[in-house]
Amino acid sequence: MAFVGQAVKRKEDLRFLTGKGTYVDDIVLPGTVHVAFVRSPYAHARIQGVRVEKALQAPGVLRVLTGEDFAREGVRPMPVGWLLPTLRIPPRPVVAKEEVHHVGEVVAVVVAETRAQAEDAALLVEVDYEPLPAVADVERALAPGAPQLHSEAPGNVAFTWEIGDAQAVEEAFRKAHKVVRLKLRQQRLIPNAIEPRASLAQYHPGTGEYTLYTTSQNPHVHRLMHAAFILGIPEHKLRVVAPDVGGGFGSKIFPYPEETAVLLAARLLGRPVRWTARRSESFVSDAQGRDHATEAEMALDGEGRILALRVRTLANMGAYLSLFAPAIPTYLYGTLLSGQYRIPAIHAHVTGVLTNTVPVDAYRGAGRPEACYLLERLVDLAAQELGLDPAEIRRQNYIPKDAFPYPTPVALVYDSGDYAAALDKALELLGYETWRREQEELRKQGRYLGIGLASYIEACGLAPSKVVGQLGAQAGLWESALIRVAPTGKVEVYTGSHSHGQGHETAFAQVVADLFGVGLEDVEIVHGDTGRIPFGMGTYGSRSAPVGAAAIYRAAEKVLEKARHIAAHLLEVAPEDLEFREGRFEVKGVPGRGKTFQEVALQAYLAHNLPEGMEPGLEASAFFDPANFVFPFGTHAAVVEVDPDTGEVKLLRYVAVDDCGNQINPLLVRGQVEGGVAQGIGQALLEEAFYDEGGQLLTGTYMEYAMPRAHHLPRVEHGHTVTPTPVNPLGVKGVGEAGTIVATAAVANAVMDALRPFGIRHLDIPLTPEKVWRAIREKTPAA
Ligand code: MCN
Repeated sequence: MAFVGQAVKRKEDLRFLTGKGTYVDDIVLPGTVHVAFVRSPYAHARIQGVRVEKALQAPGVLRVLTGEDFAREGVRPMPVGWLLPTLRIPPRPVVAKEEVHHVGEVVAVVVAETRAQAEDAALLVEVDYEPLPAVADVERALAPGAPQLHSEAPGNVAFTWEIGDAQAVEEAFRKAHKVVRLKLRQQRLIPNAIEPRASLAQYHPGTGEYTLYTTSQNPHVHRLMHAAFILGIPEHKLRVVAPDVGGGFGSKIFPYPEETAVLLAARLLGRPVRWTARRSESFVSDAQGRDHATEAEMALDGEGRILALRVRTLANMGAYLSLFAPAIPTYLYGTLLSGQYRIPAIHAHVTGVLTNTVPVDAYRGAGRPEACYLLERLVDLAAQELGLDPAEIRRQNYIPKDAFPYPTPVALVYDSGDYAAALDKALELLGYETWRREQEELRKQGRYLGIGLASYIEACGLAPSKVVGQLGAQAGLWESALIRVAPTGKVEVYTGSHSHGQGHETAFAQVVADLFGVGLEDVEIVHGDTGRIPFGMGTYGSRSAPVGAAAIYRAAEKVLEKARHIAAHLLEVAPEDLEFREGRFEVKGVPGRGKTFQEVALQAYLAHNLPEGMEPGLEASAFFDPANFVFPFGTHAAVVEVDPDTGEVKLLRYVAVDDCGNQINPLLVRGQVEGGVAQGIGQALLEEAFYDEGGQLLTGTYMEYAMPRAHHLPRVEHGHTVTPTPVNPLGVKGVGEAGTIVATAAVANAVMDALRPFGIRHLDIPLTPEKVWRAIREKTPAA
């Protein structure tokens, strides 16, 4: 193979780096008008009235729509796409009519000629609120007498869910030599794509068709949700286009109320309607991530072998259930609690709790970072309490490489892995022993170095439709591809995956160019438009390489098969007498006798000399529905120094050893890991969405919400191992979330290792200078 496996530079970067990308906000439609949203300043309040008269008289204002208007137009609540048996779904209106349940919820939509006019007029909409008691914290939300959000979900419980064998766990704990306990919080995060969400809707009155240009990671799912579930229009009357999208990290998977609002406004006004989020709006309207309060216990024998794990998690779902939200703290968290370890018994219980905060859903890693962090903190504490080395306790508990396929006690069957090899590589790259010695030396001088390890497993390549269907998904998670070869042999690939930074235009072209023996420039990847792509399930859960590229591979195989028959006919030999090499069908054993791929493509369209009964043209489509998830893995290692006088954490080294099976493009893999690590470090050290008790977001701008900046980030030193998966024809596993899943745990473990001499056992992330400094002061009051 010429391209697959090569660190080919991204084709799309020329466009992006020279400012020639086309984002939603770049699309200009004549006559466009603008929307501003009136958002609730209250976390919980009854709406007694919305007075729009003053706003309507403001310059340029064309219309003000309230919850009443949306109800009158028959707009339905936002859908939930993953059903659990115990799920209670409080309806989430596009525009609130009776009550608001979080700060930022939309209560009115102002449409005006310009954005400034719409925003000015939004200030004139008078909403009479009767403030109600609010609750932002999961434990308080479950306490007796807590403010109640929705009558549909008594006690603020959206669902309870459990997995594993509680009795087996109980028995294992009875026999345990050591039980390690940990109560922790995983803070809420706010996704921060460079491009904020934006939507532009157009209605074509002649045909009754809508076009929605929007920042979506999966335009077909957006179309299905908006057409069939929210607006109640035929799906074929809505075209959704997601052009260049500047990052999503999960937050652009879901349909949002703002999109429905511009669609409806476009129809009512008969003009294109645009909205582009202000960053402050993103903070209170993009689905947020994580937010767990967990109590966990790990049982071990005298040698440090893990016997059992028991987990109880309260997952903050926010004010409503977002599209995939129920799946995140359950099937993407509870099922990952075995990590890389052979744990005979596991039991996890999760309660999904509704609070007066912005709804939570998938954020890069979605459930899996939470599982990894919990497990890796426990393993480190177990090592500490048993006097074992953190590397050794991991090694002795790993699932051995000859145990695959490996069924865990929490429902998954791991495909392939060699966990010790990745650990060894990480230790070697880091110089683990040397750093341990250095740590000891420096401690004598009052310097506090910490070394942290974290081993992760990820379930990605979402997902086998049969499995997710049984678990409550309301759609199959296959992917589609259509490959169309033009008469000149140029290739168009229509994929249901969507690239919003991952580099699919390059990686997918590498796969196809190799198979057809053509150049990378001969292959065009088309994505992000329901009007051009037959169907697709989009990009999330690191599925585009293992599922999207696999569908492309399958479609390419079909094209090649037809091409082989045409070539055989032209060369007057049997198809099996041909071999295809470097873009040519050659008659075996007769060098020089053959037809190029381009010659065959032309013949397919000229059509005057095709095999009997064959239709003209050269194209094929395929749907790939994986038989299993894929399970990438790896070990990351961090070295930090903590300044005891300021509490500041400095990252000195960061080693990432990842195994995502065969790599299509090692450059993309590196980029994905590094971006992920940056986000993981953000969670470990800086980021936290903080709500006060009344549900006000106190970190609503970048002044308070600390994103990692360049100086916070170390150079990531990469290593990799390659354990191909048998689940797809390319042997690839996903890598888009790997760094985020593991980096938080590696860095947190390093900081806690540094703080050991102070007798500090655990601190919750983010490990900000203030938190670390206070903890040190508490333990050393005289200092
Ligand atoms: N790849 C590869 N070899 C492999 C695996 C992947 O060369 N064995 C390449 C793929 O071809 C693709 C990239 O790596 O170009 C990521 O592939 P994959 O792991 O399949 O992930 P997806 O493309 O499905 O992307 C989704 C994933 C997720 S879930 C989030 S969240 C995320 C992420 O990717 N959001 C991102 N990476 C992001 N990167 C950017 N720049 N922006 C985001 O919003």
